[in-house]
Amino acid sequence: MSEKIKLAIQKSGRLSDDSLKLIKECGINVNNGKGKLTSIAGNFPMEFLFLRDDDIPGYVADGVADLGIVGENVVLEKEKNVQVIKNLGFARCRLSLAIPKDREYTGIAYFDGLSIATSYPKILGRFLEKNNLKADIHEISGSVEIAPNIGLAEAICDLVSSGSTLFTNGLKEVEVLMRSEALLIGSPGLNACKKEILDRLLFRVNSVQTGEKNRYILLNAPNASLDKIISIIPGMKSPTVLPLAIEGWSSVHSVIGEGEFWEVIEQLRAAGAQGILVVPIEKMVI
Ligand code: PRT
Ligand code: ZN
Repeated sequence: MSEKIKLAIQKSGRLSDDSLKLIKECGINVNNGKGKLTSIAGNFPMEFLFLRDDDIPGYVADGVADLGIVGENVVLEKEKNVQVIKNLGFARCRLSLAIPKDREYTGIAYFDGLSIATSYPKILGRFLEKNNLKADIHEISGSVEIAPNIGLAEAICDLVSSGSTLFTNGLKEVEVLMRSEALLIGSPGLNACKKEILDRLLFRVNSVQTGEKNRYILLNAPNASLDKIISIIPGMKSPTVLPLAIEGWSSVHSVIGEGEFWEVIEQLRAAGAQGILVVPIEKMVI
């Protein structure tokens, strides 16, 4: 099978490091040396295209790339014919409307008749239309936050993550239009061979993501408390229980969700568990 699947990832920017990290965690070697626009994985039927994020939906829709990793915000703005295959959970942010912080915000009608600077004219246009508002959209490609200060617009619609850029520019966030994260997108017409490669990739991505969401837990427990402890950490099938060298004690091994970690530890201690170890899981195949 000589066919390769072409994956477009951002050349340099906020998506690049996490995209490459995911690929590497999937055991795929990627050589993204400086200035490279394409490269071929040594150990998986995959070719990489390193592009500006704005171009990724178009390349994927046209089939120049088969797959792409790009923010949901860009996918919605570009309105290209691509399929969303998977949410990847990184590069989280929101697209929000913001106004000078000394203005009183009176609700969404505040924006009626204003001029708003943004790099997302289509998403903003749809939002205004849905809310029956008319506003003057100024499309600019960068440094949107300075628009109100230089008199270019009265409000902005831009991406926010920590909120510190808005704060340092004397603005406040008043409406969230959408929340975004990185997505794996695909061409609508992948052939059977490429679909098979995609399935292999997805199996690996799922194993990495499941591993990240879980922790391996080891603890010692008096045999009298085993039933109670096993009911707290049921594990994938059931926990592993091994006798300790000391009479009357066992070692219990299991898997717990990262989100329930502290609560579970408290319950385990209350049930008599000792010497609790929690370790990260690199990959997990269910
Ligand atoms: O060169 P290229 O076109 O490829 O990259 P780019 O400059 O257009 O995009 P880049 O690398 O800045 O962002 C890529 C993607 O990362 C975006 O499309 C989003 O999906 C996602 N992302 C996540 C963000 C942010 N967080 C983010 N905070 N993209 C941009 N920002 C900017 C925002 O525009 C604002 O200027 O960061 C500033 C706000 O950050 P805070 O933390 O101060 O709120
Ligand atoms: Zn861009």
